[in-house]
Parts: sequence; C-alpha cells; structure tokens
Amino acid sequence: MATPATRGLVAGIGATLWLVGVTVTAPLTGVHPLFVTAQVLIEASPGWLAATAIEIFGQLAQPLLVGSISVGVVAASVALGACPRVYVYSRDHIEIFIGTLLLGTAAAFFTAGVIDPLMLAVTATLAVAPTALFGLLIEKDREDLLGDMTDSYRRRPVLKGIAVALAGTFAIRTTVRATILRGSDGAKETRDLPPMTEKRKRGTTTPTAALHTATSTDKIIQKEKRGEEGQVIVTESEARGTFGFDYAGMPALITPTDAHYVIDKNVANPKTNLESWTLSVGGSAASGGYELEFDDLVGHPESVERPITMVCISNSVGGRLLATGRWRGIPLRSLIDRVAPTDEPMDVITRSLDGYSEALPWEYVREHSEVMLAYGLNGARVPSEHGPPARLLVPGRYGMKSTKWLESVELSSTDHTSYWGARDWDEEAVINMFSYVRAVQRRDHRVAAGGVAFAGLNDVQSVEVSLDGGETWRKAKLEEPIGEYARRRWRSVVERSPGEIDVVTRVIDTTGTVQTSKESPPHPSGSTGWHRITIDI
Ligand SMILES: Nc1nc2c(c(=O)[nH]1)N[C@H]1C(S)=C(S)[C@@H](COP(=O)(O)O)O[C@H]1N2
Ligand SMILES: [Mo]
Repeated sequence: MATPATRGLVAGIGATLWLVGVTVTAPLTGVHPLFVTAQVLIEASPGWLAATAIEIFGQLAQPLLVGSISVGVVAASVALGACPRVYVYSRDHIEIFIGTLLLGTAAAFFTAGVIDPLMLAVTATLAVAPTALFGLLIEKDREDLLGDMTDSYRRRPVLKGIAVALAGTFAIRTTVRATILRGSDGAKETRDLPPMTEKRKRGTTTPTAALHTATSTDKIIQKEKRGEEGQVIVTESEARGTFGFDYAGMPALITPTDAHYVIDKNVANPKTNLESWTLSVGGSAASGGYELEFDDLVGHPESVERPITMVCISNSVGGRLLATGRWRGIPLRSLIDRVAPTDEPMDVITRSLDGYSEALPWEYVREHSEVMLAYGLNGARVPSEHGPPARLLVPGRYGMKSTKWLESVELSSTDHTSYWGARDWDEEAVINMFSYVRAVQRRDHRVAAGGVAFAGLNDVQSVEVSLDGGETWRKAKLEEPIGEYARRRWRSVVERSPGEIDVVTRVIDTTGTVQTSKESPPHPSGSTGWHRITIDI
C-alpha cells in the first residue's frame, strides 16, 4: 500500500499536468480557466481589497493572484491525494476520476466563454490529456510504483508517463490547430489578432519612463528618489542656465503611450477585432438604435483631438496613477443625438466587453461636449490595454468613468449603478484638485522645485510652493496650458544654500478655491491633502 506521501506526490503531479493542459489549450479558445477564477475572485472581492492589492503590488497584483491560485490548486490536490479517504488512483476509480476532471474542465472553459460544443469537447479533452495519460500509464504499474517510489528503477513509469503525456498533448494540439481550427470563425478571432490588440507585457515600462532624464548639458551629480512611491526625483546638476520645465525628473508634457498608467479589473483583457467590432447606440429611453463601425468613427465630421489628463481614483497624494495623452474622438452627445432621446432619459450607460459598466446623467452628457468616445491616442490607435477600438473619456472625472473596450451606449430611463459604484466608490468621481512635487534640482546656489497641478474642469489660477513646511509661500511659474483638460507643469526656483528643505505645494483654481489641506484616503472619493516632502539638498 502506497504511503500518503507517495499518493500526495502523484496527485500533485496530476494537478500540475492539468495546469499545463489548460495553459497549452488556452490559446485555442483565448480563455484560461485560471484567469477566469482570478477574475471571479477579483470581481467578488470588495473594492478596497482590489484597490489595496493594486496599491501594494502594482501591475504585479493580477499575475500574483493567478500564481497563487495555481499553487493553491496543486496544494489542494496533494492534500486530497494524501487523504486516505480520497484514493483516486486506484483501478476502480481512475476512469471516474478522469471523467470528472473532463467534465470539470469543460465546465471551466464553458464558464470562461467557450460555447461551441465541438470547441468545448476538443479543448477539455486536450487539457485533461496530460493528466489522464499520466494516470493511465502509472495505473498499469500501480502496485510497483506506489509500493516504493524511492526505488529509481521503479520511478521510470512516472517519468515515462509525464513525457508521453506532454508529447501526446502537444502533438494533438498541433494537429487540431492545423485541421479542425483552420477556417473556424471562433478560432480565427483569437489566432489572427491585429497587432493593436496584443497585450503589452505588463511591467515592461515603469512610470519613470515618462520622466526626463539628464541631458549632456545637464550633468547629474547625484540622483535619488524620495517618498513612499519614489515620487520625487532629487538631482544636482552642473548646468548653469535657466531651468525649463523639462529638467531631470520632470514628467513629459505628454506622457509617452507606453508609460501611460494602466488600470482595470481584468486578468485577461477583452480581445477586439477592428473588422467585426460594432458599437450599439440605443436603449430604453431612445426612440431608435443603430450600430457604429470603426470606420464611422474615424471618418466622423466632429472628430477632435484633445490633450486630456486621466487620474485613477485610487491614486494617493503625490502618486503616479495619472497620465496625459492626446486623445482623438467624437463628442458622445453627437452620437446620441441620432437616436432622438425620448422625454426623460436619466442615465447614459456605457458597457464594455469585459462586463464593466459606467453611467453619467444624460443632462451631463448633453452639456459637456468634452465627454468623448475616443478611438486614438497620441497619433495612433488606442493600444490594447487602454480599451480599443474605442473607449469613453470623461475629462475632469476620475478614470473609472472612462469605460474601455466599449460595446454599447444606452440611454436609460432608470438610474444605473456602475461597476465601481457597486463597490462603494463615489460614482460622481469628480477629480479633486491637486498639486504634486515631481522633481527638485540644485544648480550651484539655486534650487528648483517643480511638478504638476490640476483643477479638473476649472482652470488653474496659480500654484504655490513653500520650502519651509507651509510657513511662507511663493507663486510658482506655470507653463502655458496645452488644453482645457490637461494638467499644468510648474516650477519654482530659489537661491538656497545646501541643507534641508520641507517642500509643500497647493493649487488655486480660477474660482479662487484653494486646494484643501484636509487629508483623505483614495476610498471612496479620491485622495485629498497637500503633497509634502522633506529633502536634503
Ligand atoms: N472596461 C473597463 N473600463 C475601465 C476599467 C475596467 O476595469 N474595465 N477601469 C477603469 C479605471 S478604474 C481607470 S483608472 C481607467 C484607466 O484607464 P487606462 O488603463 O487607459 O489608463 O479605465 C477605466 N475603464
Ligand atoms: Mo481607476
């Protein structure tokens, strides 16, 4: 009789092979049961948990979750295998076990969105094949094998089992891809993705990629980062000229596309295809409805390009979850005008292919032509992670309002609860005015502090900077605005001998409102408070 340890090991290998199976077959359907499990966990968890995870792990949060689930699956299998009551690797049980695994895998793929029965049968069979082959092969030598795993001679069937199972699966998969899947519509969409939908490898860019680095005239003697998220870059330079807005550590006027922050609830983003994509416009409070294609957007007479600053509601004071891009699109209201709203539409609901939804009051959309359906970013198409082919953009509101991967726009006669609204985030999501310090540089006897400031739909009137923790303030120099909806860059230069400075900044908008010093966390309505940082320079 095999020891619990041996049976646990066998079950663990079985589970690992199953993970390999579902991963290998995932590209056939474009879905992965593990990702779907992660997705379900994320969507079922309270908003603060997801936000905290993103805050701590950043873009690694979702891969870490998928990794933990894999480890969990293997650990659970080892425990089950070792349990004397669940002895699945016996002659009587092996067929039942494989059958259950097959059904379970088919169910997982089904849940993940595979509905074609042929596709389901093929993918589930392939996914289970490595484990099944392994099970059947070791079952033949079961008595020997389970009797003594430490005997190297007797370990051979296990290794043989794994090798044959893997080789068999890859061979079948290759054959199936070349035969059954050829010409099948469902598969075509995931196989021949246009390059724009390819998911950028997460973590290939860092937020600092958007920051200016030293130039030859701007020789950096010392470079360090400060603050809880490395927000402020402190440098000493041999340059002698005037400070511009582009000295080391300052963010670029327009964030390069690959440094634009990415936030969404998805483990795997929706895949979109330009040719087959349509956007439906209609709803219960519309007198009609119609479908838009990508070409209708590009050729639209009201197409405009605007620099727009996006900020995530979970950004902390001085944080990096913001970006400024040149977005090209069409006012949302001109797309809605065509369906002649009936008497009392309440909300304009935008729905996405990933199940995400957002809503804005109809009144708001009617009065704000800057609410746009965007199909381009920085002179190119919207990249995969930013919601192509078209997404919403609501300037002055936190990023959550800006639905990515748009599927439909609906005029609704009822009040709609949005995805994050259902998780207790503020649905209005008006961006709180902010000023952040980004870069401090010494040039000889002068010190420049610079950063970014935004007052949402109001214009920035002035930015004030204090180097003594808020005792005395001076006005910073503001860069010319590039548009009504983009944050401004600022800098303040003073004569200063080396030592410690306690930098604080605040913005004042054109209505005369001074940014509040009251500190509040991101949840539920976005962070507030003055950005403050102590620097030895
Ligand atoms: N479909 C969809 N749209 C979405 C989200 C999402 O999870 N799914 N996340 C929102 C949030 S919270 C933010 S901050 C912005 C981020 O947009 P970006 O990734 O293009 O910077 O997208 C918003 N739109
Ligand atoms: Mo967000």
